[in-house]
Amino acid sequence: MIPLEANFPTDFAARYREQGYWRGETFPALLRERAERFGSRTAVVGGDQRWTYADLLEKAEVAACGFLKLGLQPGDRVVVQLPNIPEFFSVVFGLFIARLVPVYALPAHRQTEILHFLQKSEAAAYVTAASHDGFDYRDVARSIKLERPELECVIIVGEAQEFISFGSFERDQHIAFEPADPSSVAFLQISGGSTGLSKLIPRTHDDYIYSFRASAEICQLTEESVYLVALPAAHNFPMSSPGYLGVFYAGGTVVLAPSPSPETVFPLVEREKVTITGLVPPLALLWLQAAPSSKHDLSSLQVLQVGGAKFMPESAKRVRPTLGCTLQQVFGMAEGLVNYTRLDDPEDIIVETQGRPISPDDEILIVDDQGNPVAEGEAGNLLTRGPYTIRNYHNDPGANSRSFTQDGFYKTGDIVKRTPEGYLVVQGRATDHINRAGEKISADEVEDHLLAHPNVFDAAVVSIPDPFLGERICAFVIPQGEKPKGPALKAFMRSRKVADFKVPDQIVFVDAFELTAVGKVSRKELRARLRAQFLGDEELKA
Ligand code: OOB
Repeated sequence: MIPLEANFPTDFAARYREQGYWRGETFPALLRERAERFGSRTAVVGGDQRWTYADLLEKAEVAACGFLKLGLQPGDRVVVQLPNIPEFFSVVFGLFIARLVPVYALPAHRQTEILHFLQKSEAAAYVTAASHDGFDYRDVARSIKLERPELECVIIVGEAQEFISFGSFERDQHIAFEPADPSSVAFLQISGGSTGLSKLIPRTHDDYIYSFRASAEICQLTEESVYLVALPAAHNFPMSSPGYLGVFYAGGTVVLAPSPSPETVFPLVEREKVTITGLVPPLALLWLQAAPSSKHDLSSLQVLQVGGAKFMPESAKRVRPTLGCTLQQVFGMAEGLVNYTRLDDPEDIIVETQGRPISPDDEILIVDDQGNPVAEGEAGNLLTRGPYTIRNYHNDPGANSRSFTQDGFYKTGDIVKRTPEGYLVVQGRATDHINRAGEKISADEVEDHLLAHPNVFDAAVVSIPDPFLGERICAFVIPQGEKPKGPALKAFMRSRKVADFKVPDQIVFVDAFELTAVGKVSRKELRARLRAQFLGDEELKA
């Protein structure tokens, strides 16, 4: 099994410890400490369940016993695909206590992505829910078992049928839990993926706990904070910016929303007196639209965080007058760096910028395409290095050489400029992914699926500006043989069992792609040309 490595150079690691960023805390120790301190306070509300901090620890320990009794060994990777239900927490904290390593998949992922995560991480187990939102995840589990019969441990939260039932796990007094190493990799997060399939992001206890401890402070979380998880719990934003982990750190309450729509969420905000939540821009727009006519009392809300994609200033301006709370822009990435506008910043900074970094030791470089620093205030490529930004992807030498500089800076792929006050303003990005409502989709990956169709000669996938989604996916397709219909191509992509958010919103058939004199063109150049050529078209504006 390929070892999990974080690769922080020893001099940097020493400095991050000296500065007090890395304090040797671990997830299991943190949960125990919180359970002692806040035992009877409510930690989690979801569906008809309410768990105290003591309940959460108890359930996580039972889960840890169950995982270990299945024969899983410390260091084994476990792909976790769960919706926003309380068991999300007992599963992942159970894994941490057992020193197993969660690999976070999103509920929208399908067999193709799950198989990729299982393979890439060499996982020994897969944990999912019986069903959610009308989708039966046991069907995913079944087709995975056909492809990987050696995967013995498939654990289901809910009615397990032929699989292992999470509900059957029991405490075992004979199992002793060994302490985790704070510098070890605690879990693998998945990247949005600018090229091809998602990469795996190794995060350590030390670095990740620092990121949400500092975030909790920036967001002024206390025991009284009530955080609503509206986005999928497996995503880095609701997880740690400051997310539910920041709230657990502070002793507050986490409320899980089964869906982020105003109809579902507004009653929850009122009932649980939610004080803070994090949304992607399209959801924030929906909330802004629905709030004025809502009969629900949203006055408990103090902070609305928006991030994952650019929140335009015209929309940002409307948050305070419409919802009566402070907007906080969050510009972060699963690879590390997170920027926040501060709660007491002047309104123009909150509206116009995407914030400044968490840490005084977050190094920010803004460079031109040759790697030279741009003049202050000019736009350029954002590179970053710091106490919670990864130095490598797991098991991916190609991506590592593309995505990191020699001296360990992560190339974010974002184009930003910096204000004199040190705030970043996101201008766009250099890489070819599509940011569809905060979901990052690799153009390569979608093209590859389309090319598998017998009547597709070639395909180029680009992002098209969209007033609601921010960007939508447009595929230019050169047909061969019998020209396929757009809906049939979309259905074909779905039949390849990929997440629905990757299916193109729009398909435009073209006769040929224009080539250069030598007949060669990079895909990046081709996509740029297609966008430029067709962007004026009425058809694409629709
Ligand atoms: C968050 O994480 P990821 O890994 O899904 O995506 C990271 C990318 C960034 O590189 C940037 O391209 C884009 O998403 N992004 C934004 C943004 N926040 C993220 N672009 C413009 N404005 C923003 N506010 O999306 C994520 C992770 C932690 C906290 C918040 C978001």
